[in-house]
Amino acid sequence: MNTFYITTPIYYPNGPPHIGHAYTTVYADVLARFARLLEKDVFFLTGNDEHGLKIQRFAEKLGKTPKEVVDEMATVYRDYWLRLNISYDYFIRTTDSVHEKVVMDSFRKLYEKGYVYKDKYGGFYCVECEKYYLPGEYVEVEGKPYCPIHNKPLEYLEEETYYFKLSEFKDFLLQVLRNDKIVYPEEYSLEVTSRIEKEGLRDISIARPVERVSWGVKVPFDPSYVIYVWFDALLNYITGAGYATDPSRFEKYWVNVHHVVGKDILWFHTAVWFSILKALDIPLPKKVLVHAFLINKGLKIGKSAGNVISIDDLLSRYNGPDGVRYILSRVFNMSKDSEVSFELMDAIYNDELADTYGNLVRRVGALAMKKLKGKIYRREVDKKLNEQITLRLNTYLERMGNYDVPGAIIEIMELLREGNAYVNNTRPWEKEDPSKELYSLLELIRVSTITLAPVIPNAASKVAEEFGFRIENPARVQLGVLERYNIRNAPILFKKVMPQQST
Ligand code: ME8
Repeated sequence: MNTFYITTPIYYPNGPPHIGHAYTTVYADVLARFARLLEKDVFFLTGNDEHGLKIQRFAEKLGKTPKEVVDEMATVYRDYWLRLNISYDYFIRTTDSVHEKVVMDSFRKLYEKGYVYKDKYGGFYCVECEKYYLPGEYVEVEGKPYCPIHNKPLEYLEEETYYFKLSEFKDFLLQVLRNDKIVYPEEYSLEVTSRIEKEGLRDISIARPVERVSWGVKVPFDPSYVIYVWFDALLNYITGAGYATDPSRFEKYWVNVHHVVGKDILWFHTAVWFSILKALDIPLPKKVLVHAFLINKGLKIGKSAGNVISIDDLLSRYNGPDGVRYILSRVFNMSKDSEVSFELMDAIYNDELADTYGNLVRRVGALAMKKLKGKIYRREVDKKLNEQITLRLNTYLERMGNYDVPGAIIEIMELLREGNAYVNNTRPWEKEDPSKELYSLLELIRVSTITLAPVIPNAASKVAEEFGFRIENPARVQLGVLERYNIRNAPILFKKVMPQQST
């Protein structure tokens, strides 16, 4: 299986992306770039979730049509992803006509197969979440039902609607969630399983009367209804890979699809999505990779809490995409929420990128130029260093293979610290011919640069170019075979930032 298909959630474009969206997208990008380094055939999908009440109301507030707004925002999102060096292959928009057709055809198919039926519905609805909350799911504030995520009052809605027979998939879901190890880390699988066991599964409404929500895909055989935005949105993962336009391409990538999602949308990406796929006779995803939240002073970072950190501020403070990508990857955590502040981000950037990686590259590069005119010929790699490089590289490969990006990075930082210690201990500046020490150190820098390339692609390319080596498949790297390094420059990769007090 040499394909690798990876997706991000498609984001609601009712504002520009912020640090939380960047967190997910950078993580997916690092996995995509790593898979490409391993010579896999990668397809990386991201995009925007453009229909629904949230967008409709956002457009009304701006005095624009929803279409105008989503067109503008698609450019805004693409531009941020470009500036963060996100190497997506396709940017899907749910207003793409091909996608809309997949949504209508799928809805019709499920109706014809008896999985969709019409009935009455009443319940409390959160516009921000675009979902109904059942008793027990919402919180009560002064006796009124509130959204537990947005902390805003829920609206009571009653309407005739189309239902999807989610309840029919209970046994299927429990069996899959218990046995198939699709959801990673496993604790999230348990969370969904115990929710199903405790609450059972009710059928879900998958359409809205057009007079309530006009902005969306119409039910093909009943245009007085618009298809529920989550049903519409989830299908992006199949449209984006060519489900309707190129079935062989779709099959090729679908067998190895990885969805990266935040834990807020776990339920939709397991219970709901797995059931829709099963009903459509499409195999379940290979993995759903779930991560926890970025928080600030204990609160989830987001538009609702009003505590967003902008991508613009991050890019300017950390000197472009590499710094931001590194910090986000380093604090990435699947199980636990990660507290971020500029204080913490400054410390990571300064200590690890500037003082550890940047410093070693600069020191070794400068020594090589000064002592040996930049030409360092092959020598036997210092035995101890050789062992350390090999061990750390293997651990890195294992961790990346387990989607543990921060764990893999930490391993390489340790290696770089060992490199700095080796310089201090062997004092190559005092030697007449420090070829052995410098060659050994350059091998360490080469391995570190190759392995960090998915996280800091610009800096990695620069070091490879200035030092004269190739960014290659880290699983094939061999030590002590490169004939010669040719160092043309000892770049300062990461200018330090002046530490700032916590925000
Ligand atoms: O939910 N910490 O879109 P959305 C970590 N359109 N991740 C965060 C975050 C934070 N503080 N804030 C946002 C939607 N995210 C739907 C998805 S997919 C078929 C439809 C990330 O714009 C995280 O990945 O609200 C979360 O799941 C996603 O943004 C929600 O983005």
